[in-house]
Amino acid sequence: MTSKPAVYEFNAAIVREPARSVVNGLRADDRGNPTFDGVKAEHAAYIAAMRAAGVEVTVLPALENFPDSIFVEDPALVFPEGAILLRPGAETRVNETPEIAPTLRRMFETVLDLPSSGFADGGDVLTAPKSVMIGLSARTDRAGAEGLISSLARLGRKGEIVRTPEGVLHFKSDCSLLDGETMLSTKRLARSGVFKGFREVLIPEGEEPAANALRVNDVVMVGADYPRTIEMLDKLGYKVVALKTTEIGKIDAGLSCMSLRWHRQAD
Ligand code: CIR
Repeated sequence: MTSKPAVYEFNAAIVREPARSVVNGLRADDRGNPTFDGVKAEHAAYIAAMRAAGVEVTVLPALENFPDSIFVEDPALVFPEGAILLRPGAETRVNETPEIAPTLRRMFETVLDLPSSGFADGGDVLTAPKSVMIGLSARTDRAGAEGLISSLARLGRKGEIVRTPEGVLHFKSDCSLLDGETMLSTKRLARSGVFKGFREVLIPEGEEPAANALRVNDVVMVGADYPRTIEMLDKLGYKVVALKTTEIGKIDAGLSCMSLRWHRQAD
């Protein structure tokens, strides 16, 4: 019998090439458009890092009509047991779901829909060892979160509703799992007490976007613009892979957003 993979063990991922329209991606504050070439380079380095970490990456073609469609994490959730199609909370992103659905139906035996009329973005969903945490935010409402809990139950997973700090795009904009027991979090999120039961590693003041790191197998991918976070994780013994996120950061994205990741079971 094989043991259950840890929540950060992945051997398969889906990504989508950036469209030229990515320069018009959604953002809360305008700090200038990202450049297409810059986004493309950051995306290419991300794919290379995933492959180097032992993940088989499926690359989907760009969708010009959907500027934010490079962020495949938001319209769906994937688990070894199956996939769930979500309903993104931003109007311009709702129809990313039917775009990714055929790929998921090809790759997963079980593909569930969000049953309720509400909204839920994958960026608000953190798969922890004991539960799947769903952060209420401007993109994920209570109806969406409750619908998601019933879909998760059908996959044998327990969902738990939590809160995203005010003004933060997604729950996972402010946190990520470093291993089965340890959460990397901003102070503003940890303050809510949501991570009781985890060992907390807090992001140095001023480097908040670094909280969207990504543990993949043996490595932790971290934004290269955040040297104090990198040094802290390095000292704690994590194997850090620094990746540039300067351009995608201009449209409020980080490292988890650019892939759907799971552990594919052998047939
Ligand atoms: C958006 O506002 O939807 C995109 N510009 C950024 C999405 C980032 N996705 C994520 O954190 N999962």
